[in-house]
Amino acid sequence: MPKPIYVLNGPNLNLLGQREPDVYGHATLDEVHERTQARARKHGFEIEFRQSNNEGEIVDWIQEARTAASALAINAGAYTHTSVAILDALLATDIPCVEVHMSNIFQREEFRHHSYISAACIGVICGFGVKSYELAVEALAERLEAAEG
Ligand code: CA2
Repeated sequence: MPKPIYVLNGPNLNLLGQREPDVYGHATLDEVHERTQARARKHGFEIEFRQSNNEGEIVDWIQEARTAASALAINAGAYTHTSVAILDALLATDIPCVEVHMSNIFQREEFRHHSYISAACIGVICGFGVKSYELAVEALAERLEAAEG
């Protein structure tokens, strides 16, 4: 059994489906978890899915993922645009990481156009709603399969 793919979520994403449906859609974070898990299982991977409003806890989970995960997808929420600590944690991992956003951050306010964490990721997926997560997991699974040969 391969190690799981970690899917980490940052601040306020626990409110998904309850507020701002015009921006983030109607799905709850539990539904995002289910859809991501279903997509991963098609490739033989399990998902470890977590959300935190605390930057330090997210850093701890990224450090944990260095040895416990095959790969990592992260929607760091607003920390995307502020956190050198999350960038440094991601740079310290050797596993492939994909940055995820549900909204198209480039169609939104200027301050969302810059991401600190993209530099530590193999790619960025944004603008596809919940499907952004599924696409990220798909890309990671295919990368891992290719590495296995
Ligand atoms: O588009 C994304 O996925 C974001 O990462 C979401 C973050 C935002 O700060 C980023 O710029 C883009 C915000 C997450 C807050 O999620 C909420 C969900 C429902 C209601 C309120 C907030």
